[in-house]
Amino acid sequence: MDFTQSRKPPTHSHNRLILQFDYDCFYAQVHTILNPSLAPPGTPLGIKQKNILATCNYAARARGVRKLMLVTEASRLCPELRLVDGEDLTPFRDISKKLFGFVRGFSWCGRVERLGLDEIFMDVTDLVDHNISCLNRNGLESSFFYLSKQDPEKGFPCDLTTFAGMVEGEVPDKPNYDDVRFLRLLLGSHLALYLRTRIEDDYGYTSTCGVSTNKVLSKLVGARHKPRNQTTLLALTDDDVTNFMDDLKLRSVPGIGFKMASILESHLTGHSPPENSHECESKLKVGQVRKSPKISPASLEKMLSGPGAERGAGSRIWQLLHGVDPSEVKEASDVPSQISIEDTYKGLSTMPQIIEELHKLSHSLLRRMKIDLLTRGDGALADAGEQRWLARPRTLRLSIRSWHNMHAQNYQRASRSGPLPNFVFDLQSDMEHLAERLVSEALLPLLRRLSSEKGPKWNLQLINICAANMVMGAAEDRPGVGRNIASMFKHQDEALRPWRVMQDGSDVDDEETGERNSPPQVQDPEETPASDTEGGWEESDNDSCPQCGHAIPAFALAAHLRYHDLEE
Ligand code: DCP
Ligand code: MG
Ligand code: MG
Repeated sequence: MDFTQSRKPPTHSHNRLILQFDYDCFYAQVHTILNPSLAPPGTPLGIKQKNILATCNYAARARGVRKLMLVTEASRLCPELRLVDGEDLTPFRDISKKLFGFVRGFSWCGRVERLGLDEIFMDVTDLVDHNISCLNRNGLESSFFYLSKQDPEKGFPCDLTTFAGMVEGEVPDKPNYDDVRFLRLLLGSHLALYLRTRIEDDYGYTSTCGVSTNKVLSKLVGARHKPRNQTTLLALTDDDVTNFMDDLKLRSVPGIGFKMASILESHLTGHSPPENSHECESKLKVGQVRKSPKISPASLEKMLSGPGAERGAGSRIWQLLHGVDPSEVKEASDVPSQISIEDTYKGLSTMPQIIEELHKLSHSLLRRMKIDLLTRGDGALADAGEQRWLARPRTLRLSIRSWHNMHAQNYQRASRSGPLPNFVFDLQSDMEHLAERLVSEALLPLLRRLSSEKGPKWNLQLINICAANMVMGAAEDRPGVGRNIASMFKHQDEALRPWRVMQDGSDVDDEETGERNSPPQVQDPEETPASDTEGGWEESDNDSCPQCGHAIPAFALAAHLRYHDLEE
């Protein structure tokens, strides 16, 4: 089949300015800032979750320690490594929310999106374009960046004769200040530096930032200079963008996961990476794929077809190979799309045990609902009469993972949903009492509906309870005003589906030895962990473990497989 006719490059769009922030060694910074005596400057610190390092600080990285390394290996490489347990995600979530709220406060259009706990995308086109319109070309070295249209005092001085931070690409000797693409990047770099400095000065957190015209490019270029730095992709033409992309490893592109890279590699080189070789990283460069006459949107679509394949994947990957990413930075919402709580177990088998755990989870769920869904009065929260529900979830879902057949090493995951009873919204009742009712009147009936999953007896490895199908507004108080926002989050829900019943680092849970995990973890789909190596945020690039069949996001597969290695 001749695909050469359809190899037309996709259309680039240069009219946005997107910043991507990523905090440096995030979990390590959180613990260091909460407890400065833990790791005075220069002290190597690792944050462990079970036997794996979720992350480590840069002093540890200088000694060869790496993220997701086994604790034993890290301690061998760096005997003075200090270790802190990072299984309780509460401090990371709290800081992440706080920093996100701070950054969002600078946005005019509200397009600020959190990815995982430590990344923020921000569309600042409006701010930057406003400042371009105010530019005094005769006094660039003493410019003022306006952060508000209303208040001309609000802003910061900057020298626009030079970029702030690092630049990827050639800075022209005589820049063309009439080129709006150039100006956007220039001004964007100064805004990025200002925001990074504020995050550091006000909260103590250092970060890295990428400055470019779309999400993928900003994320990719931001990773160029880490830590505590920023990089602007000075790409003024479509060719500049493709030149930047061509040199990158295919696997480093968000949206191209392990599986997809292997498929492309086998099509281009004729041999696929050895099976089960989770350590094997494809060396393929973006340029090799993009330039291959075998590659076109249609051929990609065909290669990537198969069960679960997404329609239009061919054109999307073709775009990504050219550094084109039309996806918008989503507007932040005050209300999560759903709230879920889960915990993992050694194997709950008796009803009293199960009821006790359901009770604990219900209590956490009700607590979380109050925190996330009640209007926040100015310190008037003590007076329940003053509070109102911003949104009410309509559905309660109970999900379990049970160890169905020990010998076949067969995990069963299953869930059942029903209406979330109205009494949970009663602010006058005692939470203990509400939790008890939730268990007896809603969760146990759902559990009974799941009893076909249990085999000869219950053997629960995981319980997740989730309040979903959020309806905005106090529907009860004002009938008819509720607006179903489920569809608003549909895309995000789908993108994050593979991680739904996992918690950050759950891929490194020691399921087989049955260690009890950290306290029950709240699941916010918005808080799914992201890493440089993950498959991306638009793609359900979900691999399954070749050994146990467990569904694992691509970025976590290596860590998960190490556990099997340990068992041997
Ligand atoms: N994380 C995790 N498991 C993963 C990936 C990430 O627990 N598989 C957690 C630990 C990290 C945090 O998420 O601190 C942010 O992930 P990053 O990949 O951004 O890593 P760091 O912020 O730690 O380091 P860097 O300085 O490289 O950004
Ligand atoms: Mg980070
Ligand atoms: Mg990150």
